[in-house]
Amino acid sequence: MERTFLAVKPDGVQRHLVGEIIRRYETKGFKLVGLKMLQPSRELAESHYAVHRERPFFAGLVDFITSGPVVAMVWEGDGVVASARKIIGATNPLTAEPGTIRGDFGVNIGRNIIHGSDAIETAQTEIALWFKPEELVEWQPNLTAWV
Ligand code: 3AN
Repeated sequence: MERTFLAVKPDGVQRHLVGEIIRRYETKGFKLVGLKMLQPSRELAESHYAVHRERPFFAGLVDFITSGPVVAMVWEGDGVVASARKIIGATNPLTAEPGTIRGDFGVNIGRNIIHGSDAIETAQTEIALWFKPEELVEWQPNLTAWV
């Protein structure tokens, strides 16, 4: 089953958007299989954004993502990598469509609330970087047992 890595960035946590963001993926129908809050180390942040190492915004990006707590998540479902990116919207909140997370809540490209893996292979790398295998939970939906 396909999995993706999503992280509510420090601005999303400070703006109390954690619940709103989780709600969007839950109601879409995806399954949450990993969830934790942490303040990333510089080492973790630099590994996570290694592809951007040469970009002018790299240092600022690492400063920002390490500046406060982040909510790291792993979500599972058919096509979840691409679908999660659609729900997030374009990188620049100015061009992100209304109805997307960045279109609805983002203002600044450097403060764009949420990260989502951009491809299946990237998702596998990012999940392994942020989560230990035992932090991911295998569970089967069984609504009839509870309601
Ligand atoms: P996305 O998060 O949509 O996959 P990427 O991978 O191109 O976007 O960029 C990673 C992160 O780098 C973005 N989420 C954003 O926080 C930051 N970033 C990208 N472009 C810029 C920019 N021109 N100025 C400042 N920060 C940027």
